[in-house]
Amino acid sequence: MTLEENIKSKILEWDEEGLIEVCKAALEKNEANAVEILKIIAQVMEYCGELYEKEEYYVPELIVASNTVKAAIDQVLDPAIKEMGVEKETKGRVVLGTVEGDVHSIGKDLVASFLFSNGFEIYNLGVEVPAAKFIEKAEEVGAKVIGLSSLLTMSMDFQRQVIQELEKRGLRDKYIVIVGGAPTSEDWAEEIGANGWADDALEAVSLLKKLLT
Ligand code: B1M
Repeated sequence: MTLEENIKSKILEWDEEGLIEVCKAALEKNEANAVEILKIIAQVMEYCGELYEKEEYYVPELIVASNTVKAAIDQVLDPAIKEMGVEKETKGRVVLGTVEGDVHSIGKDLVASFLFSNGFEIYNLGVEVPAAKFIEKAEEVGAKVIGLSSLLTMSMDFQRQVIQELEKRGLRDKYIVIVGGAPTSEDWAEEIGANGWADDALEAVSLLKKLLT
């Protein structure tokens, strides 16, 4: 069985311990690094989404699959990514969260880990974060960047609301606002007046490095 097949079967069997073991073994044997394993996991989550669309999976199945993945990320992959980080100097404070009305956390947490391992200081506010909370936290910690994740077409507009709220408070120019998440795009970022958009966690790192120079 290839590593891809092995990871896929553990996620689809909701075998938390099994997935943790497969990830640990792959890292130990240098079969793949944490970033490569996360890419495989993201593909399997895509596949879970397809099963959901075909009504072969329902929300409870998605939740158990997500929890299986979350355990492996928290216990094995996140620490490995953090260890890979070579840059110790703080590049800037980033307040990050999933916008109001949206509970999807896996992608946002990956963005948090990748930014952390690349020298950013992360304030991860979690999910269903209202506009005011992003802004208040950013003001409190002296962040340079606000990062907004949205996985639902229905929650995307809350990204715009954060930007509008910044404008209302006269704070828009103080922050770099980046957005991401499957239904968003470069055009969307431009439409709502964000400073940038990233397709995935690695792009989020290069985007911020570019925006902050
Ligand atoms: Co939901 N869900 N879900 N779900 N879910 C999607 C997103 C969906 C596409 C599934 C589908 O229909 N095919 C669909 C959204 C359709 C749409 O609106 N366009 C959907 C739906 C409809 C729903 C519910 C409404 C279902 C229901 O209740 N009827 C409901 C919404 C609840 C709510 O939020 N209020 C719901 C619930 C859930 C679960 C709770 C069961 C679970 C989430 C658990 C959790 O996160 N803790 C879940 C899951 C797991 C998914 C899928 C299957 C997988 C998401 C995921 O983790 N992907 C997803 C289908 C899919 O994605 N194909 C789906 C892996 C992750 C690594 O990728 O999150 O895309 P992703 O993050 C990437 C990039 O997007 C980017 O980088 C990340 C890493 O590379 N990125 C950023 C993300 N944020 C970024 C921020 C940045 C930059 C880049 O800068 C700030």
